[in-house]
Amino acid sequence: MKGKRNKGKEEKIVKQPEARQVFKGMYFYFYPNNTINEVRRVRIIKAIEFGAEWVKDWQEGITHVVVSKGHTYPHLLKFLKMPSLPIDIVVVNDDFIPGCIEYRGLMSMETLKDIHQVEGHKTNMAPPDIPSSSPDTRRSLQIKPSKKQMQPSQTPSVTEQSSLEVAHALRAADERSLAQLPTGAADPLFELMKEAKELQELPIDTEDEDSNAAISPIEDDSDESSPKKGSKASASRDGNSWQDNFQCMHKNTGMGGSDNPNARTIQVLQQMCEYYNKMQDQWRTIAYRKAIASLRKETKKISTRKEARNLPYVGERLAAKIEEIFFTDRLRRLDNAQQEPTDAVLQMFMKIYGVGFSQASKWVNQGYRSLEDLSARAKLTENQRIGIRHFEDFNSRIPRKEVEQHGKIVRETLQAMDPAFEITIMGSYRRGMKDSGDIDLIITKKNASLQDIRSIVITTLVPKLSAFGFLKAGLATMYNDSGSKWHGASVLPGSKVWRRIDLLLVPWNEIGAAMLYFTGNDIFNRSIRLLASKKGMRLNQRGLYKDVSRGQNRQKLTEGTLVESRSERKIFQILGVPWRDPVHRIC
Ligand code: DCT
Ligand code: MG
Repeated sequence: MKGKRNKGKEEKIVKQPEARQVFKGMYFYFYPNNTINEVRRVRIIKAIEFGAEWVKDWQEGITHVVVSKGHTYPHLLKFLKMPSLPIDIVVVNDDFIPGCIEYRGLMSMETLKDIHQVEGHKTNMAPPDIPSSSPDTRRSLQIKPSKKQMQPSQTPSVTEQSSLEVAHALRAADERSLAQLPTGAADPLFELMKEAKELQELPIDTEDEDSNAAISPIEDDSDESSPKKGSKASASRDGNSWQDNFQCMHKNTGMGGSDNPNARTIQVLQQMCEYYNKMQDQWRTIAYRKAIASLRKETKKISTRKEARNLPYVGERLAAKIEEIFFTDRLRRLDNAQQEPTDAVLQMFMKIYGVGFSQASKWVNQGYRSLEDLSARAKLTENQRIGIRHFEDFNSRIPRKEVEQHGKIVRETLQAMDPAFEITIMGSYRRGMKDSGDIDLIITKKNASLQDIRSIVITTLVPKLSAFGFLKAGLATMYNDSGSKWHGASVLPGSKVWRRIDLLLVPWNEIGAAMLYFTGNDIFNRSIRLLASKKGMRLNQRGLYKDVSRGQNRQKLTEGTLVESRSERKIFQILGVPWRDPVHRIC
C-alpha cells in the first residue's frame, strides 16, 4: 500500500467534541464542491469535524459558500446560473475554515468573514442565518467582546477557553491527520504562517529588480544562523563565520551532482520547488530552495524523518516528504499536483511569454483549457498572440552554439556602425550552461552614457536587425528616459525557430554591477545582495552603495553613497566575498 491513497474508500471523519464545534449549525457549500483538490479535501474534512454540514447539492438553508482559491464570485454565479446569492448567505474564501478554527474566540466571525473575502464579491454584512433549531450554536456565534472591553481580572469565558483549546487541538489534529493523508496535504494556511514567521526578517527590496513582469520580485535568501540585529560578529553553529552561510560564499556548480548521496531526493524536491515557483508561491519556493541547499551540503544519505528534521531549514512537513521520497522514490504531492487537470492548464498558460498567474487563472476561470481555445476565442493582446504562436519555440532550451550565433549577429551589426561597442552574452550562457532559456546580451561602450547607447540601439540597431528579418518582435521595450532594455524575439537566417532575446543597455560606469547582476543565477544574486544589506550596504544592477540606513522590516530609508560600480571584482572584494568565476555561481 506504500505510496498509495485509498481513493475509493470513505473518509473516516471523527467529529470534535461539541464545545469545539465552531461551525455547528452551519451549512457549507463549497465551490468547487468536490474533493479532487487535496487542500479543499482537507478543508472539507476539517469543516465537518468542527461541526459544519457539507451540502453537496445547491438548496435552501445553505449558510456559507466557501470558494476555493483561484475562483471568483462571478465565476460561482455563472456556475450556479444565478444573478446573485441571497443576502444572508456568507461568501468566504477557503482560508475562512482554518482561520475560524484557530482564531475563534480571539476574533469575531464577522471579522474573520471580512478577512476572507472572495474576489469579485462585496462582503454582506448580515450575520449568517443560523437555523433556529440550534439555539446553543447561535449563542456561540455571538461576537466576542473586544480585549479592551474585558476587565483584566476577568477569566476567559468557557467559549474562549474552548476556542483556544480548539486552536491547539487543530495543530495536534493537523499533525495526526498528516500521518494518514498524503504528506503534502497539510493545510497551507498553517504552513504559510510558519514559513512567513521563519522568513519575516528577510529584506524585501524590490526597487532595483528588473521591472519585467516575468521577473519574480522575491528578494534575498536568508540563513537561520545568520546574526540577528546587533550581533554581526557572532559565529554560526558549525563554528564558521556567519558570512560562510551565504550561498555566494561557496563555489557551486549545480544541483549537487549524481555523486551526492541525496541526489534523487534533491531532484524530486527540485521539481516540487519548480512547481511552487510556477504557481508563484514564493514562500514555499524559498522554503524548498533552502531545504535543497541544506541537503546539498550533506555528505551522508538522509533516509528518515528524524534525520531530515535535524537539517537546517527542514521542518516537520519537509522532513516527512524527504522520508517519503527515500522510501517510495517519488512524492505523492507532486503526482497529485500533476494530476489536477486545471493546475496543468494553469501551468501551461503561465508558460506563455509575459503571462503570469493572474492572467492565466483568469483564462482558466473563463473556461479556456488549451492554447487553441485561447487563440480561437479569447481576447488577446498582440504579444500574447505571439507568445501562443511561438509557445514551443519560447519554451525550448537554446543550444549554447546557437546562443553564440545570435550574439555574433548583434555584435557584428553594431560594431559595423561603431567598433567601440562591446557585446557580452550574459545569464546562463556566462555561467557555462550547455543551453539557455533566452539570450541575454549586455551592450555597452567605453565612456558612453545610457543615452548614447540607447540612441544608437533604438534608432539604428533595432530597425536594421528587424529589416534583416533577424529581430521579429519587440515584446517588452523601454524607450523612456530610464529605459535600458529591449526584450524581443530573434531568428537565425534560414531558421524558423523564434528565440527570446534581451538587449540590456548598460552605461560604461555601471558595467561591473551589471555584469554581476546579469550573470546570476537569481539565488546567487539574492544571496550576495542580502550579504551586502547585512553589512549596511546595498547592491543592485547599477552599483554597490554604502551608508544605507534601513528601518523596521529592513526597508531602505536612505539611498546611500555609491562605493563601486565599474568593476565586478572590486564589488566582490569590498563585500569580502572571494572571487568566483561565473561557472561557480550556480546555486
Ligand atoms: N535575474 C535575477 N533575478 C531574477 C531573474 C533574473 O537576479 N528573478 C538575473 C540573474 C540572471 C539574469 O538576470 C538573466 O535572467 P534569466 O535570463 O531569466 O536567467 P538565466 O540565468 O539566464 O537562465 P535562462 O537560461 O533560463 O535564461
Ligand atoms: Mg537567460
